[in-house]
Amino acid sequence: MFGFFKKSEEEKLAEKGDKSAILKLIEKGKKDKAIEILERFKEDPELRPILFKLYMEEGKYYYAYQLVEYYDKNLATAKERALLYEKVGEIQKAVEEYSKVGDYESLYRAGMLLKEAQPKESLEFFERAFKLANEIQKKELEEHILEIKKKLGLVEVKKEGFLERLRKGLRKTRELLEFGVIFAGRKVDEELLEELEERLIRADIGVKTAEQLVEELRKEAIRKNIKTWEELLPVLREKLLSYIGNCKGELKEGKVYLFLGVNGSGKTTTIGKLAYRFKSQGKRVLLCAGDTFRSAAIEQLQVWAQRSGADIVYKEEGADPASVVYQALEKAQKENYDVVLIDTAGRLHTKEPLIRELRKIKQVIQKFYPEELTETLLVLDATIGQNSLSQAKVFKEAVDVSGIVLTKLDGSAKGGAVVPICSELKIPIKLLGVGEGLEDLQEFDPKTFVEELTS
Ligand SMILES: Nc1nc2c(ncn2[C@@H]2O[C@H](COP(=O)(O)OP(=O)(O)OP(=O)(O)O)[C@@H](O)[C@H]2O)c(=O)[nH]1
Ligand SMILES: [Mg+2]
Repeated sequence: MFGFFKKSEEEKLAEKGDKSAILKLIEKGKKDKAIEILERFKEDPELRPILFKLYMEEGKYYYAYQLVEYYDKNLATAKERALLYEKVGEIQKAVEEYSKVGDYESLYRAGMLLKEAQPKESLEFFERAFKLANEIQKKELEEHILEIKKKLGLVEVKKEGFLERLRKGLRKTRELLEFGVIFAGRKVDEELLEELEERLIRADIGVKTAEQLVEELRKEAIRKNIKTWEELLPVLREKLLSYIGNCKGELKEGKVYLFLGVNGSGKTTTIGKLAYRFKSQGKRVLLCAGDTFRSAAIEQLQVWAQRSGADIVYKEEGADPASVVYQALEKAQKENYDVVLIDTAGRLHTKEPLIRELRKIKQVIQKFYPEELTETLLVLDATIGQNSLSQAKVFKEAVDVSGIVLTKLDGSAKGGAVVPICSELKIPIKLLGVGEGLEDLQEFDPKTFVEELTS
């Protein structure tokens, strides 16, 4: 009871504009009440700063802004003023204030505010900020600066060639093999051969294959009297090529491409890239969201449709995938699409339903195009290396797979897995995924692949 009276006494005092009573209210967390009272004492230069501070703390920037604009500029520091201008959308004023403050953070903010609408001015701010930035900040700034320079045409946007992209994609595996560094200049002896074998195994070429390969090299070295690594390397390349040379596969040109693979292997991304490639060739491309298992999967395909400029057929989550395929093919026939790319769900843990689902889809396709299912592509994730072999076997059992797409080579040091995938599955490798961009899709050329891997 007593406490209750005491409280309201305090509030009464606060209501009258008593500064220390108001501060006590705030201390007790009754900020809304304090604001209500202080609003009535805005004219009081002693109380006004308290109100300002409260507004800032509570994120009520518009009210704080009004205090600064209509009562007293000096309520806020220059940095706070800049923030307020930014929050109420007075971008030019915000930029002016940030510029005056001139510390890293302020210059960065100014650069960000101008980035879209006034790239030139934005660049100036980023360059000023760069001088004050630490190493981490510099990295971030460099990205913004490059982006703007590209936009302004100040740097040439170099289109990466086929080989450069493959090189980049295989970087991790190449670094693991380290042929250039570790082996250069060394003589061929047991130690080198063992090290080579170990590295090949780590690059996921497979224990059996690595042993066999090194054994062949050992014999060859004796037979041809090979003494140095530099002499041995071409032999190694030749051997590697003999393992994967017959897996060269070119993507067939045609109408319907069906994509299979477990969750996350890269089906949807590959479809997006391929759609982009076909669009660039002037084809009319239709995507089919045959993965109806998750709504996110449908949305993801929609995004790729947008990015690549392709059209899409989809139904709601949980719809029968074969019926979506039916609808897509009907549309493709009626409206004369050149290419249809069909996404599917890859739930391997439900093996039987998966097999049934895929077979049903194939039947639908055959109804429309009895002669021509252009490609059934199995998408495998290179980062799991040889594990993809067992996955592949399940899909192979379900339907005829005409080609393999090996994705995420760029994120993996397991590029060596190409060898067992090729030699055990005996399915041509048709495409390689070497990144997440629209153009990060390549043909598989065994010779170039071996050269890039071992250079
Ligand atoms: N670095 C890299 N990432 C890739 C590549 N291909 C796909 N990814 C990424 O791998 C992840 C999975 O790719 P998705 O295309 O969604 O795989 P999905 O097979 O459709 O997966 P579900 O729809 O879950 O069955 C995404 O984060 C992609 O960005 C590639 O070539 N390189
Ligand atoms: Mg997907």
